[in-house]
This record gives sequence, C-alpha cells and structure tokens, in this order.
Amino acid sequence: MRAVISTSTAEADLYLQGAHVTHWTPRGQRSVLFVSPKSLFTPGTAIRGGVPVIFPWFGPRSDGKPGPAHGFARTAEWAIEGTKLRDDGNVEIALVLSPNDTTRGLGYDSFHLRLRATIGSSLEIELETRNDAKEPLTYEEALHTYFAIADIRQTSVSGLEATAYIDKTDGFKRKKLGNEPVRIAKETDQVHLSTKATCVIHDPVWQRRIIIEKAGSDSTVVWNPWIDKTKGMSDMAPDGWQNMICVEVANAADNAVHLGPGASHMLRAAIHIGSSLA
Ligand code: TA6
Repeated sequence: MRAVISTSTAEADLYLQGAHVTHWTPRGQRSVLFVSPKSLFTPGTAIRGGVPVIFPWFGPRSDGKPGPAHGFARTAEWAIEGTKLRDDGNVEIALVLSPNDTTRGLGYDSFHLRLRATIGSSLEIELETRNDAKEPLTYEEALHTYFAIADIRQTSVSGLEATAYIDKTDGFKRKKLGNEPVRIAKETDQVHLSTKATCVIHDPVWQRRIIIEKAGSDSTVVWNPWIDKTKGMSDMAPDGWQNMICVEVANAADNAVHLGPGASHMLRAAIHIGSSLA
C-alpha cells in the first residue's frame, strides 16, 4: 500500500512497507529521488531507491547473529499513525513500527519507531527511536537516500571536507578526506564519521544543488556502486549507477546510538533544492 501526496508545492509517494518515501518532486523541478526502474515492489523485499529506513544495524549485522542487511525496518509493514494538512500547506504523515514476530525473532522486542515525513518545497524526514526496554539499547540507523543526478562523473558532494571516514571498498580502512568535495570515479562506499555538517550535491548538468541538512546524526554515508557492483544487482539496470548517488544521514559504526531505558533519539533530514547558479 502507498500514500500518494499532492500539495501546492510538491508531490510525493510513500509506501507503508518500510515507511519508504519513493518519490518527492517540488513543483517545477525534476524528480529529486532516484528509484531503479528494475526495483521490486514485493512484500519483504527492499525497494531499490527513494529513502530506505535503516534500523537497527547498518550494513551486515555486526553482533554475529543472523539478520538481513541493513536491518528489518525497511522491509517491515509500518502502520499509519496520522496525517495532517498544515497551515503552511505542507502535508505531514506519521507512521509507526512496534515489535512484531519478525523483530522478536531477531532479538528486538522493546522499541518503538516513529517516522514523520513532511512534504512541501522541502522534504523533511524524522525518525524517532524509543527504547522501551529495561536495559540500554545500542543501534545504528540511516535515511539511505538515493538522489537522482544527471551524470555521476560530473557530480560532487561538499560538506565532508577534512572528515575521517571508513572506506568499505578498501578493507574498511580508515582515511581522511582532504579539503575538496567528494567526487566519484569508481565504486564508492564510505562512512564519514563524527560530522554534523550539511551536505550539498552539486549537479552542473541539471544546474541544481540538492541541500541536505540534518540533526541527531553524526555520520554521513556516500555510496555509488559504479559498473561492476551494479552488474551484480538484479534490481538495477546495468547503467543505473550513472544517474544516482546515495548521501545518507546516519549514525553508524563509531557513531552508533546508545539509548538508556525509556530514552528516545531523533534522526532528522531536511532536503531542498537550490539552483547551482547561487
Ligand atoms: O550505504 C551503502 C551500502 O551500505 C553499501 O555497502 C551497499 O551495500 C548499499 O548500502 C546497498 O545495500 P543493499 O542492502 O540495499 O543492497
């Protein structure tokens, strides 16, 4: 099931599976989110594109126990908690996920997730995690956003200059970015650590900047599968890597969240478009 949202300033789609925003387009703009034309939309399979919600682990599960890559939230069926048309014309939709047989089977029986998406000339997504257990909860999370771009070779990402990162394409080596934007010229999969910075995707071909502000997030992940990795992905077209980049608002690896009993944490991303001429 999917919610189709149309406001005076934007349109958007959101699937209940994974509380997954798959489409957001401000009026007069090209689609901002990339969705693979070969993505499956079947229960239990992650959608390839849009904004997958990653929880409670990022990538492979690291505690040695079994579990799907990137956790269970993106394939779970969330429930609609409420919708609201705000005075400013923006539409809010809130969805919740509570423990179920699948999450209990994976050892997660005392948490509560709420995702609130606000649709307007900017896209705001808040992921609130509450620990309902009597003991602390440590978890990773991400809004694993796929952005649509004209040409990956001409695209750059600013805001991560001089940050430390884990290079997952080079044996998880720890490196430090110089004082230049991230440019993509090969498979790129890096977790930038301890950064609260706003990132900007520069797309000189479509002459636009995609500005990603965040809160409650200390990691930013940049990913492009490039040629060979894409060949191994059945839900991506062979040339799909050229028109997408993931810039993910996250808390991963060293920045995993530690929540005490009864405590909550909010991860927030706010995305808007700027012209590249500014
Ligand atoms: O965010 C980057 C990443 O963790 C990569 O390592 C890559 O695996 C990507 O996510 C996609 O993961 P998925 O499980 O959706 O194929």
